[in-house]
Amino acid sequence: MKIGGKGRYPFGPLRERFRGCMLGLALGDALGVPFEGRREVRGDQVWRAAEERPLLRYTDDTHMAIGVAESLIKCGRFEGRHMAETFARNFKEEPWRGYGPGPPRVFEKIEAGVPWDRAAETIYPGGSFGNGAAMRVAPLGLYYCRDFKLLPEAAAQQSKITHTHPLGIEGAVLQAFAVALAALHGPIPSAGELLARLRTLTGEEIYRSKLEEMESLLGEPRASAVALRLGNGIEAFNSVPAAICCFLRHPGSFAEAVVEAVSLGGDTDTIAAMAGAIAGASLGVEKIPRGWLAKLENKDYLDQLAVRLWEAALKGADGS
Ligand code: R7I
Ligand code: MG
Ligand code: MG
Repeated sequence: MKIGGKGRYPFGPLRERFRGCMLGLALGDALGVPFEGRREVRGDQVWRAAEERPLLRYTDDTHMAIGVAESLIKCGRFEGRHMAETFARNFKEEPWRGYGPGPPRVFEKIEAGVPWDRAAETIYPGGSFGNGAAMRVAPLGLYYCRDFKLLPEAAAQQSKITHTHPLGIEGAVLQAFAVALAALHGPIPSAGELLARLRTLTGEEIYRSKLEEMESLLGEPRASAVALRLGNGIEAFNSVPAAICCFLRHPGSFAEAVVEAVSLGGDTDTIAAMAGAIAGASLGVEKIPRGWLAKLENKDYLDQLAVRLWEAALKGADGS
């Protein structure tokens, strides 16, 4: 099947891929967070930490993705006001999840009655280009995985709740599409085809050039070259390409993709959360190491959310 082409809705495996995506995102986040800010991390350190830690606790990346999923399930489509209020309410309940500096200030404004599509405009001059809109967008990529017309607009709109800079928005659109294509097609037929499809979505030069650069990194033995050439920072344009690249370098292994994402250093929880979401969407929950899953905080709720999101997406697909 051609990437991005219309195929039959693969009902059975798709459910497992929705589950793989939500759980994969949370696991990447949880596995990455102890190494946040490091310059570089050895793969064996990541494997050992995953084995030794008794509980794999997630951060804001997953907490906000939960908000995206909850809102889509409740509304049956993207509703900006509802999603913004869901974010604000969830933040109030668990403000200690390690949020970036911008979003809590946006939530305050939303609670004070500022419209959801205006609240983020003044937080940073020109809007935030942090990776906060991309890190949480995976459930929306799943929900709209059959609708490539609605998907970019919905991904951009959900970004605008907190991130209005074009680079923050485009990062979220690319991550949403990578998840959607992975969920729709399962194991990817070819990295080049997926990259070509993503390139058609780019308007910003920095993303276009990094997607081009990525092709030459697929056969590169040193993971450190990925961080060096694509970046590993908190900015969307320095972490979304890195996450996509880790998945493409290990398209058949959830664990390898996520461990490599953490090993890049920098914004490890977020790069691994995004790589984990794409890898989980492509490979399905059965390819996620069971020992890791068993220790994931709030696993049952995340799993239920994924199944409910899948049910809601099917309802939408039936037109009911
Ligand atoms: O993007 P955001 O939600 O943060 C997400 C990150 C992830 O790594 C999470 O795991 C968590 O740790 O936080 O939060 P923002 O405050 O919107 O942006 C994050 C950072 O991006 C800011 O602190 C700035 O360093 C940078 N940044 C900008 N810097 C200068 N000018 C974002 N926008 C700008 C800008 O316009
Ligand atoms: Mg985080
Ligand atoms: Mg982070």
